[in-house]
Amino acid sequence: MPVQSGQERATPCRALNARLKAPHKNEFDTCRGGLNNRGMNDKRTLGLAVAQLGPVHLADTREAVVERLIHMLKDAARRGAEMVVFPELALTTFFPRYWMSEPEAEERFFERNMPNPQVQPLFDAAKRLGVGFYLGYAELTPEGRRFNTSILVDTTGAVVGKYRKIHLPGHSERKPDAPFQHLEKKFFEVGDLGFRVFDTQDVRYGMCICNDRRWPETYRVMALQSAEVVVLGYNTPSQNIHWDEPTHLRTSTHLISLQANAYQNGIWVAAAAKCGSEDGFHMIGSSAIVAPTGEIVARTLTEDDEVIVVDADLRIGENFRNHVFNFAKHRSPDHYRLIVERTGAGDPIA
Ligand code: CDT
Repeated sequence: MPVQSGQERATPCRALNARLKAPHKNEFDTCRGGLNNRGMNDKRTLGLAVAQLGPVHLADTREAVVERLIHMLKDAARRGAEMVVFPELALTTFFPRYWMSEPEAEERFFERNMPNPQVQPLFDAAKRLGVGFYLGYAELTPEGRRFNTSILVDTTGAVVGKYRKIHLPGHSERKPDAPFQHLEKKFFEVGDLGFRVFDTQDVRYGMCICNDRRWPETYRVMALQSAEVVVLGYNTPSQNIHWDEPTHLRTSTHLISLQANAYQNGIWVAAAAKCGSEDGFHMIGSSAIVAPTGEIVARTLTEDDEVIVVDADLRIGENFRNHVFNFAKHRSPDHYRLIVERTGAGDPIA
């Protein structure tokens, strides 16, 4: 069922649910494959692609951007992709860097419907090619609420999942001395849909957006719902306006976040940048696909439009989820209570 609002969602696939809950260790799986000669489960592969976008300038039209996205979608499909991950706020420049009024931002950078006529060709192409995709955009709801949103679209071009960004970085007031602004707290509300998971293509996906990828809670909440693949887009300025952070750390903290959380949850993580210099404001690239081993399996080399594709074996995660990170067996939620009871750091517990 297509997701039109926060209240609706795809019906969970019962078969997938059962398979994700079942222990896989040394079991013969009658669904797909069985034990190979190393006593491990056979592969269950997903053609997983990240389509990194180079700069989108203020003067670029939605139509021109959508054309670039379709070009990459075709390239990814030709190379075996079944799911293609596009960036956060993919249809426009990263506008929270500019001071402007909310009505002006709404007029220039927000989408009132998804799909809308300018973006429809991307949905049509996905359906024609039989590929799903993740897309980030600025959402203006019929009630006038603004969110930094992503959607998951299936191989028929239907929206099967929606996520609204929860960890909004930056500030809401004007910073006159900063080289640029980071006004996500001015232009967006904190997302109200939670970290949900969505079943499509016989895979359980979780979604998040940019700054969310730095928070372990993001992934753990989705892994506790048996997510297998977390997809996300980002726009990360290479300069930190809050403190003098060495530029190389912007890339290394990005990658560390993806790698640590992929491993600790036994999941695949696919992250797509919008990057390069947008009207003189530079953002990091290094889009990556990370395996549940924590290893980077593919990474972009440029800061321009670039597609990376991986045959993601979803079974790799099972070994971690059944052993070192067997949540049911080893987690101790009683000892984690502060995580939900406290927001900021405080005094020692008694
Ligand atoms: N878009 C986004 O969330 N960017 C942030 C920048 C943090 S600095 C205010 C990120 O985490 O990459």
